[in-house]
Amino acid sequence: MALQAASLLPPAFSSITKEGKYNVSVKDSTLFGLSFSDHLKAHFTTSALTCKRGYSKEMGLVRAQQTMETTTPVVMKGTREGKKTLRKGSVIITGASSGLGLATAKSLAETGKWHIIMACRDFLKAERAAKSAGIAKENYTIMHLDLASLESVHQFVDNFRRSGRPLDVLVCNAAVYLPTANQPTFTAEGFELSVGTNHLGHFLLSRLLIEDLKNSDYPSKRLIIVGSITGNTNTLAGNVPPKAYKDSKVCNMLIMQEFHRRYHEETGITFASLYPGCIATTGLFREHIPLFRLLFPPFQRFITKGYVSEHEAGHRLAQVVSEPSLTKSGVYWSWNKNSSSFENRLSQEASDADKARKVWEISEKLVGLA
Ligand code: NDP
Ligand code: PMR
Repeated sequence: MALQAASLLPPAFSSITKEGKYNVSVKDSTLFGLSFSDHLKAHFTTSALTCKRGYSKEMGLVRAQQTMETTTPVVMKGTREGKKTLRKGSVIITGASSGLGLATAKSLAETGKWHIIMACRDFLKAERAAKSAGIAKENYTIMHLDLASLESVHQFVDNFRRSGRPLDVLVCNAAVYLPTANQPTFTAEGFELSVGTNHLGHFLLSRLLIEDLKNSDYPSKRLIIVGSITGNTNTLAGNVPPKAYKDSKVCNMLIMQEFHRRYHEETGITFASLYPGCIATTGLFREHIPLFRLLFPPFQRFITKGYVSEHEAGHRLAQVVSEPSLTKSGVYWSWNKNSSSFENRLSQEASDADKARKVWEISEKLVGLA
């Protein structure tokens, strides 16, 4: 069976054939903002992506002082004054070792109301980042996750479940951007790296962890996927090339809405995406030429006026994680000049329900869920 969906999808996927294994053919010259004429094929069997997973959910009782090992199944705990307070929320943030993810972890940790699971590919870097950001030890745990490997995603989910922690909010934040590459690079399973990491890795992670979110007894459970203005062609920024990263952001925003349609009513989980502003100083631009890295921040600060600091952007994402006023599901949040949040409109492509369903179905096949 061959699925030819190229005309309906962001050009991240070209064709998928299923004959015991998936043949992922990367062939469109505009596919990933890269030009390559030969078909690059990655073959993998579904069995290579599946392994037996034990699900351990040993939940402990609430302790007065939460530590890194504490598990907290009960939402409300009593205080001496007889008031009921909410237990610490438990949030996974992917790519929390720098930029927006780190700033969000810091912002949430400072409230004292959250335990942050920093899901990172480089453990030492994450540890150093958490320390230098001044995040108190009892407020975070680092767990290894390489989104460019589906096997690593499965292992992360296993490890997280073994930790016995509840999952109240999942933030899909990590991303790579490869603007200067003239050859494609690939994930462990052979997908183009930007789409594989930013979209497919997160898609599998979210699909697996939705079960854990469902089991949470926290009053507001949320799944947040970081989008961007640059994935929206109804904006000037959305009309600047290159493609692969932007395709992955379109997929992120489409998938958030598809999650909302499929799961919100049944589970009560809030699904949201956002554009936090242009955080022109983050590691996202590390692959860009030095001149770009020099000029991009002042360009955004003084010309487009779209610039925000990592601190401000982290505060914005932290609001989407925890603000009681931001519980509406299916929303793409943005902030105006006064830093007030508002429900933004996605471009036609990024809000196309038919396309979202197709991206969902194809992604399911690619990550071995269907
Ligand atoms: P950074 O590069 O600072 O952060 C990206 C994070 O993703 C890093 O922690 C990085 O890890 C991690 N990461 C990359 N690849 C993997 C992988 N394979 N597995 C696990 N983690 C990985 O960029 P930003 O903070 O700017 O980006 C964060 C999010 O914000 C992205 O989704 C981006 O699209 C979005 N965004 C950013 C904007 C901006 O202007 N910067 C604007 C709009 C949206 P490591 O530290 O190991 O490299
Ligand atoms: Mg863009 C008019 C407003 C605006 C905003 C808010 C952004 C955000 N950009 C704007 C305009 C422009 N940009 C204009 C007029 C240009 C010149 C043609 C321009 C160029 C440009 C480049 C080359 N912009 C870029 C790049 C990148 O490489 C960045 C990118 O697309 O990374 C994926 C980028 C961005 N501009 C933004 C934002 C937020 C980015 C970072 C994208 C992201 O993380 O999603």
